[in-house]
Amino acid sequence: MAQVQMPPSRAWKFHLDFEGIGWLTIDVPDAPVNTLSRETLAELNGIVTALEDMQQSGELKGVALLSGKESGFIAGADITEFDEMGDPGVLRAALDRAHALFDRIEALKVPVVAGIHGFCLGGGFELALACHYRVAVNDDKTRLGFPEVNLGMFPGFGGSGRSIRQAGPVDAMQIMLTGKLLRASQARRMGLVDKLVRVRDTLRWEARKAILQGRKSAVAPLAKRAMALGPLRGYVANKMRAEAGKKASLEHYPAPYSLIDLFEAHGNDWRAMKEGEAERFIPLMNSDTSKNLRRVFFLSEGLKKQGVRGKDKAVFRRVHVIGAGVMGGDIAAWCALRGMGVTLQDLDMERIKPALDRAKSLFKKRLRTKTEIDNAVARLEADVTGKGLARADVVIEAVVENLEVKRKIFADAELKTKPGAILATNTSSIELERIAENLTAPGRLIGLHFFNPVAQLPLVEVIRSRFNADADIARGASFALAIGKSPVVVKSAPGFLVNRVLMPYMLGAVQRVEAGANKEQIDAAAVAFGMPMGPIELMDTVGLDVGKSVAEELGNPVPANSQFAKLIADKKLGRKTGQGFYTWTNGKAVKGEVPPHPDLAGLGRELVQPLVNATSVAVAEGVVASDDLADIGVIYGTGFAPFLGGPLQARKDGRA
Ligand code: 3H9
Repeated sequence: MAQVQMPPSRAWKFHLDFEGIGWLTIDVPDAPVNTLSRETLAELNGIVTALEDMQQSGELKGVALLSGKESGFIAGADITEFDEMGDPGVLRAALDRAHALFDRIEALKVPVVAGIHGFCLGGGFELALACHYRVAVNDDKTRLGFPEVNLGMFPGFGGSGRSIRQAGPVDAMQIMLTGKLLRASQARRMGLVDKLVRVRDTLRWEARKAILQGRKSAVAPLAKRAMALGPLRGYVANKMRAEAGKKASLEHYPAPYSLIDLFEAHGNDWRAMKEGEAERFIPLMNSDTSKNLRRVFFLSEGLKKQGVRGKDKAVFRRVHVIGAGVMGGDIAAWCALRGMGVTLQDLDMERIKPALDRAKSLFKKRLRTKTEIDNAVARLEADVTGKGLARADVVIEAVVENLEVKRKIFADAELKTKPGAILATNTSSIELERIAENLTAPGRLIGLHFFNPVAQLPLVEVIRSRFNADADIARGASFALAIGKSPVVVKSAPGFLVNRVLMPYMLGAVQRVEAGANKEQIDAAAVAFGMPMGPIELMDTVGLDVGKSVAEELGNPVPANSQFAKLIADKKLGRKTGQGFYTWTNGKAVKGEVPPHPDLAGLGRELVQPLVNATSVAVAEGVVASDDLADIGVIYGTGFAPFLGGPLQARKDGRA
């Protein structure tokens, strides 16, 4: 066998076996996940040249492309390099190089098979799509997709055209427009993956078989491609625009609209789609929206570093929740959904039953098989006597906001729980120090402040009292991460971070309405600025009674003669009673026409000023440690316009 001459490489390893199969493995050094950096792509370029030579000489029968990392295949292009590619000429050259490289891989005459496990995302998926055949492990960890849209862009390495070629326009556009990640079986059904294997160990075997049999992925059948043909394409594009419009505006999030324009121009011809990509991709990647969304990505990555790392990493198996009301019950259900054994305690079964019923609905919604649902149901146990306390790794109290009741609960929990167990309260209004002060070890008590609805809101404020050590807080953050939530560490102070910044914004809007402003216009203005929901609708959603008590706690009592106070007195508490500032029907606010306004977004910007000011003060007072943490906390806790990068970033950029 001739000597294989491969150029030196840090990220790629190559081995030609006795059957002529070239095993190409990516394992980027010193990185938890593989990404396609400029260096990694340049190395691949050299390797592909060598492969072309080997194919010429006849010694190469095929190539299997695999990952050497446990975490998965490739998580996309290296996002850390994007800021350096601000110059459109530099970016264009980088895109052209990547396109040419992927085209050369596709043009190899020997079969090239991608063996996929774990994450196969963005540019990594695009590389897999340039291979002739894709085998994927059909397990719980494998995920394929294009998350680019969450970064304010769309696939830039030819994935727009190649995904349409394989899956047809409807499925391909859907995954690119939503960023939704697919399981291997879903990708197989769409035609994006050709063969499934059950475990990673058989990936090499199946790749070998595919090479020796010269298998080649089939393109989408005509029936699937038909939606992109003739005048139908314009119709489909308009439907897509209407769908996109329900989620995000063109002005704030241009990427989906730009992708739809590209589809409308070239969706019938995958090569033209691929060729047209760069021209539209470049302005997107250089847009403020993309820069800010990338910032949000890295801030959110930063949250993972707040937990305990390394050898002291805590393992949480059992959670005991005290209080089966809406918050307690939903926290318990969420923990069980995420795989923990949970005991849910309340005074009697009657109080616990509704929480178990709600939990079951959640499991049915989020889990796929009956076995998974049954297992989750079995993990959540009603516990009237509190026997779960002794075994719990984490105890979360979510009972009524009454200091004495909470003190009693933790005095008891301190005695019954095992030494390292976390004791946590979900209080939103009682000072943590006051609950902790009578404990033998007050540093054991932390706050874990969840948001309602627990299953939908990602943020957990990890509340630190003056008694806590760094290790107590890091363990609390680790627990939040272990249940898939995003922790933000906040000092024990009235309203913590989220309520503290939301309340002045909501009350400011309520005051405007009381002074005669049109509520529909106020809400529309906030949405035009970039908030997910207007402040009046939000107050109705939170509940006027809840809003009032938080306002009081923050030293802003609701004036007795106000419309707000009157609505509360009349039990018009918002969405939950069917009437608040709005009338609510089927869970939706009934809204009148929005009166015209010359600058709706400008009005929205005025409305959010109190929120931005309060965020700034929260950092100045040390409630959160940095502008970055405040920004990501407020984005996750209030939905504040992610495309602006958070309230403080928006202010720095002169946009809020
Ligand atoms: C793209 O591909 C565009 C192309 O079409 C065209 C381009 C021109 N880049 O999250 P983790 C880091 S756009 C750089 O803790 P997990 C991450 O920051 C890209 N770094 O692991 C962290 O670093 P550190 C499309 C990345 O298991 C470390 O890896 N792809 C990238 O919880 C571990 O990550 C995406 O948007 C990256 N692409 O989650 C996927 N990916 O240790 C973005 C990860 O220093 N990535 N890192 O903090 C993710 O969503 C998650 O990281 C993933 C793993 C789900 C993969």
